[in-house]
Amino acid sequence: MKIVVLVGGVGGARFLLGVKTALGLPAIGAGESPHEITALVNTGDDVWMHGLRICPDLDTCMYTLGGGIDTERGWGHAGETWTVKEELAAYGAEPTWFGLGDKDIATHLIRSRMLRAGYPLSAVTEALCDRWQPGVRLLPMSDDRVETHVVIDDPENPEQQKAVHFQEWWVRYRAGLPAHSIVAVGNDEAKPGPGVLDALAEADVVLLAPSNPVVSVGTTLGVPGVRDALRKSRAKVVGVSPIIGGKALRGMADACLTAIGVETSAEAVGRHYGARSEGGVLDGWLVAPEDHEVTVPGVDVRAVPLLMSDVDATADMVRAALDVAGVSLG
Ligand code: FO1
Repeated sequence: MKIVVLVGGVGGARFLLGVKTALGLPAIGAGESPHEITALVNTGDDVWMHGLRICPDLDTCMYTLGGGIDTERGWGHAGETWTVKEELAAYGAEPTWFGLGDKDIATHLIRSRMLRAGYPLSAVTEALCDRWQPGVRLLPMSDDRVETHVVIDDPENPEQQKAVHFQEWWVRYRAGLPAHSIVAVGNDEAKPGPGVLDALAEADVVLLAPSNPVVSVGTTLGVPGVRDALRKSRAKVVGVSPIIGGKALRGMADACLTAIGVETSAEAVGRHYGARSEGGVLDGWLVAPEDHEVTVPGVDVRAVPLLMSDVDATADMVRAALDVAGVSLG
């Protein structure tokens, strides 16, 4: 079976562990399987810092699935040290608020060198995955530069507004400053990365991970051609709500949803993605038991436990999604 999953960072990577497990693959590393898992990964969080290109969602998926992630933080390397970060701070080299780990820097050095040599991000990702063996094909949503920026009140000058890179909003300001708007700069001009449209055309099922519906799944859907490919796909599309009982589990989905005028609820997000029959992308929508009254016209809503407390719980979610999609693992 060919399964395609639209993912962001931490939540998406954890969801992919469950997809691998549900398909009989080892959660960590590569394994033999008749099934093919392709992750379309958001690159709107990507950022140049200290001359290095950092791709948080691609790296979080690669490290998590390859067994190198720091499971506490959910990003960066296990057993990380911060010597270079401290040295940069000693020079007063901004940004000092972004945690660049010594081991992580090796990834960014290789990526930056390859990008400067003219390799596209998809080729860089493939090269890095040769080492990490995530057991899932990680495809950047696009090889073109897309960067999510957030318009906030300027902390130094509150009557002014200013746009900051998503990483500054999320890491420096902890998403604590209200986002007036969120713009994925370059999204409209971006082309789907190599393999993205083919994966969607050949998929037997497509899942939307419980990642941020605005800055992760939303950005990927915003790449021209992706949404249409989903809607034309013969595969059923089933999404997993990132909101449980009106709360965002992690990260800043609520702050992002508010910024685009969508209520923080499983129902509102399901309707935001929309039914395929009404111009949206969904055939199925998984919500948590406490949200069992949710309705999304034209979408098959199913209430199942959605806490990714461990890999087996996540695998159960994936099995439920495949069931809604009407595909059996054979
Ligand atoms: N998140 C933080 O909260 N603080 C950090 O200092 C930080 C550094 C960092 C470095 C590399 C990387 O790949 C991710 C990093 N993240 C950090 C996480 C990142 O900001 C978020 O995981 C994603 O952008 C949101 O999905």
